[in-house]
Amino acid sequence: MPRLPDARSVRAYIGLGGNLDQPAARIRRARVALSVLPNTREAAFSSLYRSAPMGPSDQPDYVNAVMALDTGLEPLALLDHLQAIENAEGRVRMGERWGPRTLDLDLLLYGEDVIQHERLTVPHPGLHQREFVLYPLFEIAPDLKIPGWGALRDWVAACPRRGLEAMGDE
Ligand code: ROI
Repeated sequence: MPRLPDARSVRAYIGLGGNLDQPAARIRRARVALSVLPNTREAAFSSLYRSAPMGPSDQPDYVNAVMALDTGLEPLALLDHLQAIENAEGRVRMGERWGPRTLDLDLLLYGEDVIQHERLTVPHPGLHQREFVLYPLFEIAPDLKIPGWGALRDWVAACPRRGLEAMGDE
């Protein structure tokens, strides 16, 4: 039997990014890991994008993408899974704020929910300023409304691309 989301499933969006040690391959593996989470299926996956680092510029360019999932997992359970996948990809926090990383998985949006929890803020607080999140999200969900903030397309229009470019198959 194919695994199908149940009636309570929610459309969640995940931001994927990394800039150390073959980030594109790590993002592809994370896509597979996310699509087989319990009671979850992939709804969409953006192109991979190459982006200039936000934060200290003495670090490699990033690879970024956004994935849509339909999931029956609650937000904190989903967050636990994201962190487990990050850790499995050898996530090391280098100490430096906004320093390089192997794989980052951010829960950007969870349905229409607005969440203020000590472990989790949704919509993701950096979303509206980050071209490497806004453009891939717009690619897969051009008509999205961000809870509390309004139309995604307006945020995209206000956000410079800073050299962001879709990568070919690499
Ligand atoms: N910069 C880019 N371009 N992409 C990221 O995913 C990213 N992630 C981060 C910081 C360090 C803020 N910079 C980034 O966490």
